[in-house]
Amino acid sequence: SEPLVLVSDQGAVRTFTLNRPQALNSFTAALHRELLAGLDAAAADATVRCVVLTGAGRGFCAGQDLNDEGMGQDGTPADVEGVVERHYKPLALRIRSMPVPVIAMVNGVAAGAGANIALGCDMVIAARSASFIQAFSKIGLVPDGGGTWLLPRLVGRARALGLAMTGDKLPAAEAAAMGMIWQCVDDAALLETTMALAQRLAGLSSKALAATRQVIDDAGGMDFDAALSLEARVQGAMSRGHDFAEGVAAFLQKRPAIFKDR
Ligand code: T3D
Repeated sequence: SEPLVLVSDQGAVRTFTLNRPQALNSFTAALHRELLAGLDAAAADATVRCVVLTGAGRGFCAGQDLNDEGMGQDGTPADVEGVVERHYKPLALRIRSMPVPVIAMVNGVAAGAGANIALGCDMVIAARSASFIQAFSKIGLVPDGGGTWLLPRLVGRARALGLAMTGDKLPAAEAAAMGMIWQCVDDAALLETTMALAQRLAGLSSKALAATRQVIDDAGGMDFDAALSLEARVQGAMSRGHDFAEGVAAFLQKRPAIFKDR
């Protein structure tokens, strides 16, 4: 049978394509397992220096498959808490702890946890025809997949609550305008724009990029003084690696740097 996640490499960029287009790539337990295993393998593979997450067909991901196990539709009691703990939490944490940058290439609608998994990636590029929907309120739930933490940080409390309470469809261009995502591009340019960015990031110091994500997230929960100390500590660690010496040498010699720390 068709894999639920397609995996392909272009140089040091590994692309994961959610592959349940008939259900807008909504998450089943089996899809979660395949995706998590794939991300684990990418994290352990030193040849991978950037990850791209996208969807097959016209959608990016419609969130939880509301027909799958744990949803209570098959006569068994719903275990929504278990599904979130067992699947969405590990996935969101896995993305957040990848040793390389993760780009969401949002090709179409991203709804519910599908929207928030995209927003938890390091950079989000969406096609103009794509949209983001905090669908939870429509089925009597609260945002998950990291949305409660991410949304107010990305767009502020007022917009986070507005989006989460209404569940209104937010077009990609508006998401970009309010700073929720990195970029909205014409549909025809989505793949090329994303791959060019991915190759650029793959050529930088993976270690420094992963540490950049970490310090930016960690500093958000600290006072200014503590954040400055964190910067000093992590800067120290970075400066002892190969890539800092290479980066400075390459700059002074006016040549491209060849980074390898990961
Ligand atoms: O365990 C837990 O529940 C906790 C975790 C929660 C996390 C969550 O993500 S909760 C939110 C779950 N997602 C949703 O509520 C979104 C449901 N989907 C939609 O509202 C719409 O499909 C969209 C707005 C995303 C897209 O609308 P549209 O008109 O472009 O497409 P469509 O016709 O609604 O969907 C196409 C097919 O995909 C359709 O199947 P069919 O009729 O062609 O056989 C539809 O049923 C299926 N589909 C879409 N979303 C889901 C789904 N099937 C199962 N689960 C879905 N979430």
